[in-house]
Amino acid sequence: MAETGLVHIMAAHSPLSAILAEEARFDGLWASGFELSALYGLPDMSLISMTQHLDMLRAIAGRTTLPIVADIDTGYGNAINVIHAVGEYERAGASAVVIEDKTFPKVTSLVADGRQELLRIEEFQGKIKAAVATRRDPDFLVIARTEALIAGGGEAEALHRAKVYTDAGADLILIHSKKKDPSEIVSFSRAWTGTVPLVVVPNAYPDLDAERVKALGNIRMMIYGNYGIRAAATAMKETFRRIMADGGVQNVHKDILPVEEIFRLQKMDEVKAAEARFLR
Ligand code: SPV
Ligand code: MG
Repeated sequence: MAETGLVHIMAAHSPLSAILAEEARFDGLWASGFELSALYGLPDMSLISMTQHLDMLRAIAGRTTLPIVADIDTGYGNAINVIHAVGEYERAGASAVVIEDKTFPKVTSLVADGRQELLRIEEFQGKIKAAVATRRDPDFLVIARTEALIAGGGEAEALHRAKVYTDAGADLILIHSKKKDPSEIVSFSRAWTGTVPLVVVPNAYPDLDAERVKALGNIRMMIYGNYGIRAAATAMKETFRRIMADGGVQNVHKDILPVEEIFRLQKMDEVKAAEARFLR
């Protein structure tokens, strides 16, 4: 962020998706709760355990060099759970955590008529303080995410919460909105006089591109929060449909990556070199 001003963070639900994001030159990865839940065929409602999420994050960290922003939802409980989670995520290789100010179990943010319950401000303040006190590396970022707009609390509530979370030590504020246009985000960004920069997740409002974000001046991170799983599902859906419609793979095989490309992503060349060297 210090070097480029605005960083582009792509959601990853697997090591393979992370490798593809790295090749596409994203600055970092988002260990998305939504994407991992969808990968398991589950809604994003605190059903995936911390162990499942951590296991995938470790697998991702083992296959890429990009920094990972971990989506730890509500922090798996209260401030005590946050202490445990931050220790685990930092050890697992995350460079940042995002903690959101909803009650556990949370309801996914973008669903229509979702039950969105905000946590008491004092309680969330304690969770942010606990995260900051727990991190070992001072460069490990604690990002406080307010769901005040998602919950219908309005801009004043969102600004107030963001200020309190900054005072508690948050390094950045993630402001989320499920409005189909970026007006809430633009308005919040203009009204924000806090000392820390902002993070946005343009899932619901795709029109807010990097150029417009840069013009706002105080947003330093864009997270592309569900694009990996949606792109993968789009490709699989269409390919599977065609195979059944065609009665075989005779047509579709030309339109998907050849297996040699998967070998490349798997680094088969390294295995070949190791075979030549060590298998006697
Ligand atoms: C995620 O990707 O898990 C997010 C972003 O938290 S959203 O699903 O839009 O809330
Ligand atoms: Mg999430």
